[in-house]
Amino acid sequence: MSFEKLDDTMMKTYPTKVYRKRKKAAMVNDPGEVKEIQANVRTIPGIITQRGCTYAGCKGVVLGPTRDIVNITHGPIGCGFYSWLTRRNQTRPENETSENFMTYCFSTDMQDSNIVFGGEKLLKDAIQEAYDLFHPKAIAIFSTCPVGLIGDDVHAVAREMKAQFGDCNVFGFSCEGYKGVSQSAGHHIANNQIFKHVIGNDDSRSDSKFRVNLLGEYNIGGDAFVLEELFEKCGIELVATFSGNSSIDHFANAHTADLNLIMCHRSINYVAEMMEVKFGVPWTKVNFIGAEQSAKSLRKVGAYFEDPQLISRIEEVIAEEMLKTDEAAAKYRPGTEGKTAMLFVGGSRAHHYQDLFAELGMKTLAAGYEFAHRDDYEGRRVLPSIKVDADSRNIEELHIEKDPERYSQALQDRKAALMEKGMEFSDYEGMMAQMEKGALVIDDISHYEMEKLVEVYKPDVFCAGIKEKYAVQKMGIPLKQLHSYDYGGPYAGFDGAVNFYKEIERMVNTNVWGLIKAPWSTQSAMSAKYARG
Ligand code: CFN
Ligand code: HCA
Repeated sequence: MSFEKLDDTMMKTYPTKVYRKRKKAAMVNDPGEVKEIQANVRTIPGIITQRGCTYAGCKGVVLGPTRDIVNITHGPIGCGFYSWLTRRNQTRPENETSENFMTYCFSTDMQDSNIVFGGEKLLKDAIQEAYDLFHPKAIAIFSTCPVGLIGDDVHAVAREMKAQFGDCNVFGFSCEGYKGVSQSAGHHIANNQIFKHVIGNDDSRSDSKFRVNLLGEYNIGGDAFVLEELFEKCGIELVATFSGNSSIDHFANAHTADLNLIMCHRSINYVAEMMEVKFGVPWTKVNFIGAEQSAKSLRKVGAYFEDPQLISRIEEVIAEEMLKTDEAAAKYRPGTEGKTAMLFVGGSRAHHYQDLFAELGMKTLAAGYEFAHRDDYEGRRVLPSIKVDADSRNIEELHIEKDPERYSQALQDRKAALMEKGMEFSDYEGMMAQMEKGALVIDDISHYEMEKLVEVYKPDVFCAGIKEKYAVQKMGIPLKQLHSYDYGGPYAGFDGAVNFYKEIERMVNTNVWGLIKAPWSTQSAMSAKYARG
């Protein structure tokens, strides 16, 4: 069945008002004529969304992977517990004496009495206890929903404790879960505070020639380890990774890098833009998912530095690495060629992983993000704002709607600066321009829509997260978690591509899920009990 028929099969059963809204978030793709898609809007109440909250985006995603900040969740214990290492972000302290607090789950364990009488005293006591126990370089406080509702001032508490300690950076995040429409608001809040309180605090500079930061790489399943090794092989110094396998000292020093490489644009574009304006560090997008994209991204770095020695070293490394990936692709492709995939993940991965499937000769039938913005789908022409010159931390933000002329001038300037360096600048770097004509794009897919898609189109593999995994497998289709990688990975870089090829070939050729029959499908008594409408 073609996707044009989708309305009847998937969305027509919604009440009229819901149908009208959801329809704007789903479309059949045409890369030649990228259309407007609804994104980053509130989920309709009653719909089961796959999204997470603002606290998750701030604490779990952006700051969670940093090992030597004591991250205290100010709130009920569940918020801290369920955001504790479930993302499989790994870390590797420099040596045995280096601090690593990631194995601890710090929380104020807020109770009913704190809701009634306030929780600031509880928070101060928790910060003091952490300081006395560990004497960390930094303590960060993360607000959960009740904190905003009762009005605890985490920033005032942070200022007071910082002044009292004198040797510990204490800062807070107003990342209450209910803010914004998704995790995305949490990314923004995290970026702003890390920029304000940490980046720029250490001006020391190594004398290496090619110094870059990698932004939006969180070391899920060890991805950052693979990329660290790859950069080292090429002779490129990684000053800071935000925030996979990172330390607060790396962040403090990040502004001294020559170039920012953005891997996940969605979660960290704000830091890149602020660093460009305040410290003059240019940025460009990269993608180290897939062998082809990894090679292209390394070449981008070579082109930026315009150094013949670096360029030839990069070519040597690519040639060497490609031997491995070509060999693996040839081995696994006979089992994967012509198979189909669907990808519904938070932000950039639903886009980036399509390249890996293409390397396996697999077709992406449908894809979408949980919380990305229109620019992630449609490309940079819809970038909502662009930041321009400022010497202070108050950066001027140009909005396309408010000041279209200056906005487009600023965009042109950035484009010219990149082109001058021989780098590519595309107005259409979003997912839709790279997807096939006729593929389906759906934003913030609901659980119901997902089940319908699987039922009707039966992909060979469905990629999503833990909330979707077991429902899809019960429908007979293998599900690969592209958040946590299940128990696998790394999947980034060339070594990661080899792991992914192997894993997917195995998954699309197993019929184990199809063999499982739910008891209610064969036993009438159960079927009556668990019958669905
Ligand atoms: S590691 Fe990243 S790549 S940071 Fe982001 S948008 Fe989440 S935690 Mo889950 S897997 Fe996912 Fe992306 Fe960037 Fe991860 S696709 S939803 S907030 N994400
Ligand atoms: C988050 C984190 C998450 C959840 C993954 C999932 C992750 O959004 O809070 O739903 O399986 O990658 O761990 O995206």
